[in-house]
Amino acid sequence: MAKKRSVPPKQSRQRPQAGTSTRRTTTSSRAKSPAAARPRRGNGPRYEAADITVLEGLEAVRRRPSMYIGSTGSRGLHHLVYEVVDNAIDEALAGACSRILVRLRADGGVTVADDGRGIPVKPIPRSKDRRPAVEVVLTTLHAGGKFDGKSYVVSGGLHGVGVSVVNALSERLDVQVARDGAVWTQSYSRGQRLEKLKKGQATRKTGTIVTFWPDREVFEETEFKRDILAERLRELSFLAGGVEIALVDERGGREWREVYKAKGGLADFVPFLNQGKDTISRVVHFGGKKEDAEVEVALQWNTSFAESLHSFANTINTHEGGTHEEGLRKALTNVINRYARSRNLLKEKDPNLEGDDVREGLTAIVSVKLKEPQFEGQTKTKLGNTDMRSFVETTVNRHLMTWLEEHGGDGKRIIQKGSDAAKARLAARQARDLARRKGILDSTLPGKLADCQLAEPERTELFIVEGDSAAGPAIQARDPAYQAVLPIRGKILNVEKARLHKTLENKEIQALITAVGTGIGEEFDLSKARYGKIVALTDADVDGAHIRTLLLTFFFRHMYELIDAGHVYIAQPPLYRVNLDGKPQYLFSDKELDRLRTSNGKKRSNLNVLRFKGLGEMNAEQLWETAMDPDQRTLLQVTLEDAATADRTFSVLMGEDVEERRRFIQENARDVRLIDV
Ligand code: 0RA
Repeated sequence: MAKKRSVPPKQSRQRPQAGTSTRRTTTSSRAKSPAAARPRRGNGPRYEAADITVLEGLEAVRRRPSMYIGSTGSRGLHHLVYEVVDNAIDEALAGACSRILVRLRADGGVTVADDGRGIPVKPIPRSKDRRPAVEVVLTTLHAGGKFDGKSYVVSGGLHGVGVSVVNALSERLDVQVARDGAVWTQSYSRGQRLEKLKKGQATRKTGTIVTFWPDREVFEETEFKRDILAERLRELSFLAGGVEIALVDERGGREWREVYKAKGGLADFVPFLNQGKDTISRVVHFGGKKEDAEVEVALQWNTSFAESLHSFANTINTHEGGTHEEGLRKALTNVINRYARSRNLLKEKDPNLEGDDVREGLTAIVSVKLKEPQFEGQTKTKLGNTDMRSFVETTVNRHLMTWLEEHGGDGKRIIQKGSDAAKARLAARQARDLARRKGILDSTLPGKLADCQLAEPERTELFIVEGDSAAGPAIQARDPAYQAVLPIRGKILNVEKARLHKTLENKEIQALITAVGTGIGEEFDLSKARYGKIVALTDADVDGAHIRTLLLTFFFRHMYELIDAGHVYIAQPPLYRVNLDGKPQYLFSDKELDRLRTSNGKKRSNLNVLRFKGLGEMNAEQLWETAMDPDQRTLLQVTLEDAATADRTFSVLMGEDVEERRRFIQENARDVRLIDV
């Protein structure tokens, strides 16, 4: 991260002349620049010391936006909204804010309004320059003004680069603050103020309204996706229980609005995640406090075989886990075993239940709030603060034991579930040994795999296709140097409904595992992946979508890291080929066909439309052009933007509740949390 540069006091500098570098960021490069070495005085507009800090700080953000917001794609774009919302959430966590509104405006901008204390407007005490604090906050990197160690700050965490970054990356940003008896306003463009802070109408209210228009020069796309925002805002409403968060979409004619509010906090989150599953216990919900940290935990078991454990620190999803998660796991195993023994539900001769047994079918959330969170790991989503381990552990030990003692029926079902899991685990171990003996998990490649010649995973791709009819053209079409094709027959097993040994007995799954090469579950090893890209290439119809979802569920449950590391993709085969004035063109949806048919308000009649009923109907050249040629195809990378909700998506899609599943599929026809690459 670039640091704020301090500028020698009283030294004022001139706007650099044309031809000299405006991108000085370090003292050393300044020394090398002749223009800077000989500062001229007297001509042209002068920059105050503070302005130069601003220019250098925010200029760095504009020059390398990805360093601050991760990317300039869709993810980075949405990050801007989170950044502002996180500040409002901080107000809520400080007990100063009860309502947040996010409004997607028809003009492409977004407004985030909150009823917090308002960004301070007075000059910062003892500061050298007397600019209003709000201006400093909006123009200085990391100047949240709240890093006093007194409060839990989300905006200092993972997202926490500060609203100044949003300002730097916006064509325009308007801020309106209600505070100190008045409404104050100011506007910016690309991080530079357009005017001084203006004092307006008197008011007794407090709050902040930030409206910004993301810079089209910076972002590859500037259209906010309502669903992506909805997911995070809903999650936040659970994590900051009691805060009302409204999302309003004014684009596209009719106004759309959803309000998220979870009075019960995490106690509402767990049932939300368990939708579509059959639960076997009530929700266990408790919390703990110590001097400078808080923890909140919610647990509920269901009949599924999946563990779904999510952890957060200061509302940031700690995908990589960390000390809080370790504390929770340790206490869970410990308490459940102690309880089972005390009730004689585990006999003396029985071995202890293992952690995996205890967590089978468990949906759990642990959320901690702490003063100075340490984020570690590859994606900086692993909590490192060591005191959180014992803090969470002792809290869970105490409360879960009490709860079990008071809820004997639930306790019995939970122990039964764990014992069943232990039995299944032993059976699975036998199955795995069996599989290994049969060579499923070693290097014997499946017979129907048409492998590629190269063995460099950085370059190789595996296309998983549906059945032999699609395999034919795909094998013909591919570049055998680096593209492999694996046909799988019909619908593969729904792993959501099956235990490991059943999964392993399935021929299609076996082929998949050996072809990919990583192994599964505990034995998963990313370094053994035989291909860099695993591509699901299924038909563009409902059946194809179903098979694709089954494949993704398999990867999600058994090769999670493969998705997490960005190796899983979806190819998009076309639905139609049209001949438009003699030129062939591929279309990927009915919508595209409709659009083409009625372009310019007129109906086209000279279209010669061919509908592909499946990949099997395409010839090799067509398939190569549309789905396999790296220069022409569009691959969608499967991401786990939000593991908690992704998990729910999979459960709803693949779980027991048929009605819920049908509804979900209808509403989310094509899109299962995918982003373009
Ligand atoms: C600096 C200090 C304080 C609050 C904020 C900034 C603040 C920033 C944003 C951004 C969007 N909404 C916001 N609300 C508040 C603390 C204020 C105090 O101590 O009174």
